[in-house]
Amino acid sequence: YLSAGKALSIVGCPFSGGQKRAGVDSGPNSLVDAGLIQQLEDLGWNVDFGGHQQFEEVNKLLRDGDPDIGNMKNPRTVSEVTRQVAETVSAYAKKGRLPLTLGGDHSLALGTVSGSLRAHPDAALIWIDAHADINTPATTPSGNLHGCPVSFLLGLPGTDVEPFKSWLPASPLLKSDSLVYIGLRDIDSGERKILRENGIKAFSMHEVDKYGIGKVVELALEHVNKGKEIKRPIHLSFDVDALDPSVAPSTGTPVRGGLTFREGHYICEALYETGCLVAMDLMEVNPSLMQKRDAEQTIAIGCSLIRSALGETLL
Ligand code: 6HN
Ligand code: MN
Ligand code: MN
Ligand code: MN
Repeated sequence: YLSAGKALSIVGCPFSGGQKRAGVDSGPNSLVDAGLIQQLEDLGWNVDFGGHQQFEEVNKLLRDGDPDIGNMKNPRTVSEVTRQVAETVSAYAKKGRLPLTLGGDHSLALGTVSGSLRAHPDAALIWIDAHADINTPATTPSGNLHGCPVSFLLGLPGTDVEPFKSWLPASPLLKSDSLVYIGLRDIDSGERKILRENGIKAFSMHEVDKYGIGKVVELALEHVNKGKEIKRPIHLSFDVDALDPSVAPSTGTPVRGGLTFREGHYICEALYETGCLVAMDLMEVNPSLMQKRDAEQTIAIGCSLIRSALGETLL
């Protein structure tokens, strides 16, 4: 899938408008400052990084005020940022480069996954998270759009609303059987209903405990490949809050009982091993939360998850 061999482009997205806690917009810069680019070059990747996305017009919109639409908070801002991110990601993917998006909050994945699917229409989505992020504008209990990107990607009822409607495709690019979750443990009641009614495959922490992470990843890959040879392109969207808060403390919506350090890295290694990874997101690192040491630990783990997905650990 990656014509240029090991070539990747970093899409740094200093954006926090999909949720309420300040600081997640400094995630991308912290990851880059920690030496991520050199680390990836040391793994043999040709890394392209021309600075973080600017979102100037958009941040102006946010300062001027972006009134709620229904339950949705900052709807115009999130819509415009994700629209731009989709353009950027699809352009890199079409050139055969792997877009590595650094968040920023997880609403950004509406853009990254849209961008991947334009370039790789048959791509499957593997979503690693404590949360399902599948609320609709009608079900969201918080109004925070970082809890909603998956419903928009699937075009679920209630997502056909402005401002998103003006740029999202009329027929959704993602099908519900092309998505699989790992790590879930905090699902809203509306989300539970959506997951059930759409038959969406989800491996919660209960399944991780029951089967072990090795089996869970195997079953996840089998599911999106319909039991056949593992060959569909994969977009990996990794929310750092999938990890246990003792492992990755500096994140906006931590939930106890998460993935261990090794379980998180195992997922990344196993996806690298498929040779099918076409895009990765690393989201929700918020260095302003908890102590300095916690932030450093979370940033370091963000970098090491990325390295694992890009080939560090396998011999
Ligand atoms: N994330 N389900 C909650 C909500 O507000 O919709 C939490 C969402 C968290 C989103 O962590 O990316
Ligand atoms: Mn989450
Ligand atoms: Mn299925
Ligand atoms: Mn998330």
